[in-house]
Amino acid sequence: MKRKLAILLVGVLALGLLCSALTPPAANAQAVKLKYANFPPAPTFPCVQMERWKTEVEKRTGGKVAVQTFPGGTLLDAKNMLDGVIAGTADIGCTSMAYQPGRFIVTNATALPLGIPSAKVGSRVLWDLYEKYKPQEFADVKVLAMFTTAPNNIMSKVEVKKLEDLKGLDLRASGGAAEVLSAWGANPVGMPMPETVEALQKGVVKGLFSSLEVMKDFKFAETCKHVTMTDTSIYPFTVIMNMKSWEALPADVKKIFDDLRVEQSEWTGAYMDNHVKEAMEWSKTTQQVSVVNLSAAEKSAWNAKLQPLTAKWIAEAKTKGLAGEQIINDIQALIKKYSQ
Ligand code: 3IO
Repeated sequence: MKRKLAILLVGVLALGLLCSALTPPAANAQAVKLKYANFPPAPTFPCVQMERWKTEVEKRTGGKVAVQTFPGGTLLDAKNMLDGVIAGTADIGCTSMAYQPGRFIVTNATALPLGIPSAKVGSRVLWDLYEKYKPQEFADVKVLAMFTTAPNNIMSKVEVKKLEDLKGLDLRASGGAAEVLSAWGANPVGMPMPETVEALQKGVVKGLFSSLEVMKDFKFAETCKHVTMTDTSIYPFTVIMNMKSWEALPADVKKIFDDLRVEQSEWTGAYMDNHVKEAMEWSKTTQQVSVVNLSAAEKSAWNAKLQPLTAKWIAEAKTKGLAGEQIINDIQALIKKYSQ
């Protein structure tokens, strides 16, 4: 009797071991589950990069980590992103730093008209700037990626060919991009990107100033039939993680996240640059969007108006105890380095 019981016990144990060995890692009940919040709709670039990060992480950790994504502000919206991640409402969040210009002073210096030529270059510049200065506002979070948009251009319902056309024109923009519009004499209206859809429909704004892939991703080409090329400034983005969630990760997972930081930032820049081209082809061929390229004389008049912005930023940074000049010099040197 005792012998039979022992054989049965061994059998049950062996079966149990076999079952756990056969369970695929993706179905692992021990998997770390992470909530990743994002503010714009799923088809837009911040969410495309989020899905790419999720796919890479789940693949590279062999299913040890499961990422649940929340596009469209369903978990946290743009302005609550940093605080929501610090509070643990989401483990990870992505936001555009232009929505809180006073909170991200150093990283928002990349939004000055300093000549970042592409999202790929901008993303490397922003990452290195962050690494060098490690600004205080990131002290309570783990930074997982930093990237920028492609250069900003004017998308509008009316054609903009010269500075006079911009006078008093209501255009949606945030942060550094809004300052650029002001310097040109336009009237910047601040709101996060997802609210622009309704503002354009209602006529609250006559256009916007941002990277051109939104012509397709938000279907702005349906209302904004004109694009004026300025290639002036960019919007910087950050992906941050709750510090407790980060610290709870196993060392091998931490290494995978760390190794992905620069790669993900660069991937997003490259995706953005390609997608802008594709979106403009679509806008021109299917939406009859026309493009204005400023003459050399006009462009130098526009650029002249932007001259005071950087000096003003440096002076303000100094009053906050920041090395304003050094930060600008660093950005300019990094642009050179990554443009080669
Ligand atoms: C942006 C924000 C959300 C979705 C797509 C986007 N393309 C460019 C931006 C830049 C930005 O943050 C903004 O507010 O223009």
